[in-house]
Amino acid sequence: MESSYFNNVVNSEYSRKNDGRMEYGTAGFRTKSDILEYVLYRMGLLAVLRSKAKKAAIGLMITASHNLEPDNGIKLVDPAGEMLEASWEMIATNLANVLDSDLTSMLAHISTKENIDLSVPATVIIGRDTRKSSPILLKAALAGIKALNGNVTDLGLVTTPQLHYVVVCTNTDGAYGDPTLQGYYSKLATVFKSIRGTEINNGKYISGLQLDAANGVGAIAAREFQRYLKGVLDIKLFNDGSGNLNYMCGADYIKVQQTLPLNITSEKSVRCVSIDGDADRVVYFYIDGNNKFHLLDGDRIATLVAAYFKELLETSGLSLQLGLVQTAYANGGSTDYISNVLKVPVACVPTGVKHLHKKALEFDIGVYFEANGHGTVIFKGTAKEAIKNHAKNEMLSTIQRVASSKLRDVTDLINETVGDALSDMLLVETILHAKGWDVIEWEKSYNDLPNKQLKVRVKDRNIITTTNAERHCLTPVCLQEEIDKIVLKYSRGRSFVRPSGTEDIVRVYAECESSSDVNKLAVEVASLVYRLAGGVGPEPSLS
Ligand code: G16
Repeated sequence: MESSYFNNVVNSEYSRKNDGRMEYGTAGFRTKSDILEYVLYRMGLLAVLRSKAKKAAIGLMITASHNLEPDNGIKLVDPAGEMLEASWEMIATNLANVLDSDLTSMLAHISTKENIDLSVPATVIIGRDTRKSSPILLKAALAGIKALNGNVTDLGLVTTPQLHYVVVCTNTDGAYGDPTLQGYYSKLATVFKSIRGTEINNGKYISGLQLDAANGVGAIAAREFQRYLKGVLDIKLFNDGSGNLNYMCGADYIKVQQTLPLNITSEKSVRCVSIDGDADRVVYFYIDGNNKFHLLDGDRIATLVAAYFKELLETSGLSLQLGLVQTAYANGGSTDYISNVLKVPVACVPTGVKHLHKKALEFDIGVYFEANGHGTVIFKGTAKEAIKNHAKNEMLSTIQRVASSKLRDVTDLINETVGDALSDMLLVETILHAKGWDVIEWEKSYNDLPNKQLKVRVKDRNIITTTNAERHCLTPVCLQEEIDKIVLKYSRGRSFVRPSGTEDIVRVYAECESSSDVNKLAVEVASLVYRLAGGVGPEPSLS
């Protein structure tokens, strides 16, 4: 069957039009949208094979998330709602790069090697963000799926986490929730309102916030939440799709530039939230009485959430292992706080939620967040059962029962499949409400070290290789040694460099004790990268 099965896959409309190599990077393929059609077509083909291999529905999301409008991309979602398995990332890369003349034989090879039963039906659940290039890329992906007779569920415009949610609901026959967008909104909104209904709040919490939706697909979801949560959470929407996607707005811009997005009014001490172009990242921020910008990033959210879970576990008397996963970008101030104050085990892994997710699975309750606001909480099946059973235990004291029910309900508020900006936002709002905190109280838990991120353009970013969760640079030789010498000059200094997996640049991260020195440290390291790794364009400088 195999060779004939793939007979009709070569389609001249989607022939390979690019000589450059494509890589399944940090979060799928991502590059300029006008060279992506053949890649989408091929990923449509691959999604069908993956679905057959797993005998389950597979997700395909068309988005370039935080990147600007000219880019686009694609990520595949595995049956349990997690990112595509690492070994298939390699298969995807090979398939994207094969010559048209070898496409048929490569598909046959994949199906033999992976022992795929081609008679099994395939289902691909597909979604896209609001980029102008998304419909044409959707057409290419659909052509690939149809070429191998796969079934399609087209969700239309959705956030990345909504697609992950529908995939897991579909594959669990609704046990995780109703596999529709309405099911998604209703599940999260119902539990949010129900938790809130159990609390009389006397603290500083005010139920109004300003949301910067990056002019992306998250604005659509945010509007739905405005409707579902009317009278409970007052969401004022900015950058709602009428402006340029991710341009001077959105979670990535706020995190890297540490400044207000376009259009948001800077009302003093008002809680502001920013999500990215496909709504899988979230950060908080506010302006103080002296007009100073304050960022509460993924590290802050992780520590808030971990501290809350720790408190609920202790109060309810339930013994489960809680752990937190970060990347090298985590601020040193947060890591100290987690280890020394919260006393929660903390692990560091390479960038990419796929790495954090995998590590977090080692804990009963794993909280994982990248500093850029991408993260969630995941529970082992046994931990979920224990939480449910504990809440039913009639021997508990009133205080234990309240904490135990809250623990059970909060788990339902979380989109465990992947970082979900809006579900994370509802979780943060729930915790702040429970504590009676405003954003200033929240920020008091610990102090961030001043930090700075820069981008350096080089001829080939892949000449930079790293180890030790990207904290140590292996090549070009001498680069790490030189970074170490620079860092030594700064009190509590730390810096690392790594090639981005989503943009054609090298990222430089720097932190140190003094806010007046941190720019200097970042620029010194950036210019080292420029000189030792083949920089192009102007050399980074302090001006
Ligand atoms: C993606 C990944 C994140 C990662 C970010 C930046 O986010 O999902 O895990 O932190 O890219 O990656 P890099 O530094 O390799 O460019 P998003 O929101 O763009 O999908």
